[in-house]
Amino acid sequence: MDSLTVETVVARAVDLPLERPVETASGVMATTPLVLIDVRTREGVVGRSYVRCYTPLALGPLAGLVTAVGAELAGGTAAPVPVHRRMHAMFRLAGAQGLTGMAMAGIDMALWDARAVAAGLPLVTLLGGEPGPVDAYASLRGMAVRAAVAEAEELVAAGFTAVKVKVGGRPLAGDLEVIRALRAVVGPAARLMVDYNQSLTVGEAIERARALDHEGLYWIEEPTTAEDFAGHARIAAAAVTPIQLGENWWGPRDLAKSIAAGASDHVMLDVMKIGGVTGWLRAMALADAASLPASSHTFPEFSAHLLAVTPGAGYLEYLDHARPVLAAPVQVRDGQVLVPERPGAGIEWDEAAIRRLGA
Ligand code: SMN
Ligand code: MG
Repeated sequence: MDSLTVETVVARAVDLPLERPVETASGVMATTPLVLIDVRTREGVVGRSYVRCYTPLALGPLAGLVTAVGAELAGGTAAPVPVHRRMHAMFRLAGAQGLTGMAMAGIDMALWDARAVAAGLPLVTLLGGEPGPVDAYASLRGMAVRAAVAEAEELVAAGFTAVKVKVGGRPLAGDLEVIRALRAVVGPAARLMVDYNQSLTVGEAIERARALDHEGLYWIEEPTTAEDFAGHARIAAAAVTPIQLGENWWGPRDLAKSIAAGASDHVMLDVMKIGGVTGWLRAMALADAASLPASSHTFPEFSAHLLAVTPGAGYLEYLDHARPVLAAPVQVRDGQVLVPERPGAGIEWDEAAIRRLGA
């Protein structure tokens, strides 16, 4: 494969309306603010990715940052590893968390996509694996009993045998009610997970985890503040149910700190916050060495390729927020997500839909 040279990086900001708002104990997301990235190379290959900034307030600044970093990279190599090094040098003093981390990860993902497209290979194949199905769980958007049950019924009918619901923000009885209602829908053999989205104190989390230990949950996610590794370690030691953590780690070093603290029993990698494809590849080796099953957080398109080469892979989170702007969204069959066989990561824009959104 010939080497590629970056020509332009184009960033488009879109704020996608959600059919169903995503509710969490730490706030409701009514829209999905995304920056869509196209890296065009001199050789004519285009690499694509998107990043999410959670709040529309950050959309303009994130798109501006991606464009500015892209302008710095223009004329240079499109190989992800040297670009990763260059980008981190650009932000050494500013720091690699937050918007800078998001911008770098988005460009990294687009460069890996371009490389796979140029090689004529699906990303998974370029990484040493092969296309096929990966285990997925359905991530519910609603927290109220009736809404969660209705969603779960649809997803179980579509073949999912693992379901996650957001809990917290109310007394324990409310959590137990939704958990038991969902267990009745998914059946005794299905895996049921809960996500507190960092909403409890360590003391509250220990109390709640002990109460939930009788519910047969597969994991309890982010019971307390994400960066409180020692606190999570105390919760993990007190609970029988495995603790899941990771969607808010910035890069493999945060994972290393979490492992050192014994903060969780599972890890979930967010391909953006963990540092793009390059960051994921480094993080997955750490998780494997610590014997922690690695699942994914949102970004189902890239995560499918990555989980297919991740040792001890757990579950892909099926929550396809970018669907409205994708010409070929991820496909689900029998509760598994199919890693597409076309070259690259499989991101193709629905340009008409993007125009309708005003970008
Ligand atoms: C989540 C948080 C933010 C956006 C989407 C989803 C949630 C999850 O914590 O794990 O699904
Ligand atoms: Mg979560």
